[in-house]
Amino acid sequence: MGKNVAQKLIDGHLVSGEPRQGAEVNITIDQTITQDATGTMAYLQFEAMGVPKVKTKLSVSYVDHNTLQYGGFENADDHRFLQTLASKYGIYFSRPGNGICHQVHLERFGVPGQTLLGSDSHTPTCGGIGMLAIGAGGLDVAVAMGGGPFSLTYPKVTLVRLKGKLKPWVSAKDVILEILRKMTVKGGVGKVIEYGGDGVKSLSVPERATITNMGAELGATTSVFPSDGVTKEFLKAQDRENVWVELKADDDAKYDETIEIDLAKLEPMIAKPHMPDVVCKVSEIEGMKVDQVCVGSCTNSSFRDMMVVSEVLKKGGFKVHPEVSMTVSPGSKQVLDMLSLNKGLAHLIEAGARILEAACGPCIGNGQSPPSAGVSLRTFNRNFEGRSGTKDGKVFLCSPEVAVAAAIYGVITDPRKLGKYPKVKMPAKFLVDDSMVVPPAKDPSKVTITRGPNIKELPKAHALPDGLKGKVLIKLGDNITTDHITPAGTWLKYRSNVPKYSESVFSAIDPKFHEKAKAAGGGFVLGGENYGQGSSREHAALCPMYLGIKAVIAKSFARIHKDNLVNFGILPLTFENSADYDAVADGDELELAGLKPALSSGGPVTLRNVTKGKDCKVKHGFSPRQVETILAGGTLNYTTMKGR
Ligand code: MIC
Ligand code: SF4
Repeated sequence: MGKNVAQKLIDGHLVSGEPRQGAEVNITIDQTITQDATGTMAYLQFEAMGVPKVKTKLSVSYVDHNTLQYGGFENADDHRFLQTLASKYGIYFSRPGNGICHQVHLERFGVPGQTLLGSDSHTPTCGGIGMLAIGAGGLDVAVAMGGGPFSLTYPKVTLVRLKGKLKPWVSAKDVILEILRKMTVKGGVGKVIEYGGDGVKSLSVPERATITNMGAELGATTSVFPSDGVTKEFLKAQDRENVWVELKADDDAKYDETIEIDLAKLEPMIAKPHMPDVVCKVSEIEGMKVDQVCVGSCTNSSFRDMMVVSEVLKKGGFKVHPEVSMTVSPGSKQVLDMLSLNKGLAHLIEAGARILEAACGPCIGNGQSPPSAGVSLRTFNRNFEGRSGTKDGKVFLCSPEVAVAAAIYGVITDPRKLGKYPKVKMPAKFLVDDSMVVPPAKDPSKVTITRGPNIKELPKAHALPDGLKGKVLIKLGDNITTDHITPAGTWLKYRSNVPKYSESVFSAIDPKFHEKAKAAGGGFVLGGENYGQGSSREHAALCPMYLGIKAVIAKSFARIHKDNLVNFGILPLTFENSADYDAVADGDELELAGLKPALSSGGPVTLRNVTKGKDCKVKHGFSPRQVETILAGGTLNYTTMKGR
């Protein structure tokens, strides 16, 4: 039987397990990426494994999230730790200023047909060139760097069949926003989203990457495009034609579901606060006053995206509206360099755009927090409440075309009103200069890893006891994000300091949560649907573990977060009957007994509500490996036990 692209990639990297949908399989990882905010922890864990050198084909450590190095030594110390560690262990180091990991990796390192594991949820960006690119927790990436396989549930494969061509002023972001509207933020869980159809060839690699990038917001395992002539052209323009291989679905390939999108029928779209799937047509909310416009992030920071904005401003002789603060963050040094050489940058500056460095910046709450109740239009991928740094800020997600129209008029505007569309052609040659990527040391024995005082020891997890007892410390609703659990922004600098970062847990919902949890000696968290969506930050499991959280009981979980909870020995359990969620209140005393036999047999566990005197059933759905991991108290204990 024929295979689709996703199946070819997974099956071609299979180490063990049966390639059958729903079964756990292990695959080899060719490349890994980390970024500074998740990297420190990933490397501390890698070090703890005692492997002298990474065993992957390529591992790159990027610094792109917390590049500002403000308010003290912490960030700069972390960066120095990352650089020295990379040098010692055979890892390439992309210096702050070189760009956002996903954009740079797509440009300079991604290889069609290979697997990529990244400690960042937007790693699927490289699916735009036909990689199997998956986001995971830092610990999973550490294991992969040590040569271990990555475990995943063999996914369903959804075909998004693209037809035709996009109309002027409609771009790749509108495609993924439309898919989000259709599928919602949990519609992709357990699936790989594969793109096909005659519309694929009309999309350039950066456009494809915008689409695969934001597949993360669907909760999908990853998203992937075939590797075709367009991919080859892109790699050639990056001086990397030699890594190109063709990758396409067999003619008789099967899919679990198919979604058709007629590109020519799409209109400019926008996601409203506070979820990426609250999508409508721009024309439906035209006229709303806008306070801020931010162009950039790993979703929309390519040369094409920047040039569209620059050209619109230049051609119309426009200035940024006096009541709008507009920022532009190019995705990489390559993009910034090319913009400066072709005057694209000058036109942005002339129009009044504020130029930020090639980094995540406002996307991770590093600057540009909107004013009180302010409206911010961003070309980013996440608009979760509070992520911008302003609790009542209203963040909308849109294309560069929609962003620039709002920057000009000061209100949400359908960009089709702007007249002739400045179609940007892909350059035949990109400017290639990898001087900001530091190769690993030739003689690692000469490298000393430098650790500042902000780098604290990894907290230890304990083996799971047979029974757990404690209070519900917090009861939450649906779609709780990892930004709710462990916020970024000003807390980012404590990513390598778990005791301090733990003070941030649920702080936007209950500022006293950490004190409460510690005083109670830990307890339970109760969640709704899709608990832990969003960022891959394993701190959202590590910090609750530090505070003594024993189990999270929810209606359903997001993939990466569920894996992270298992990695750190916290039990993720789901209600057998979702209605039982209603019967449990904040503060109720809960008890789980007979855990070991229940986990090993795969059967349900009885959850006793001691306060209400009622029982209900909860389940886990763990693979045998996950059962062993959780019983051992997490992956580090498990791998040490297994001697890997
Ligand atoms: C994000 O977009 O939320 C981040 C910051 O890139 C995260 C990683 C992190 O929290 O460090 C992600 O998407 O995984
Ligand atoms: Fe950086 Fe934002 Fe992309 Fe996360 S989503 S990697 S913070 S640009």
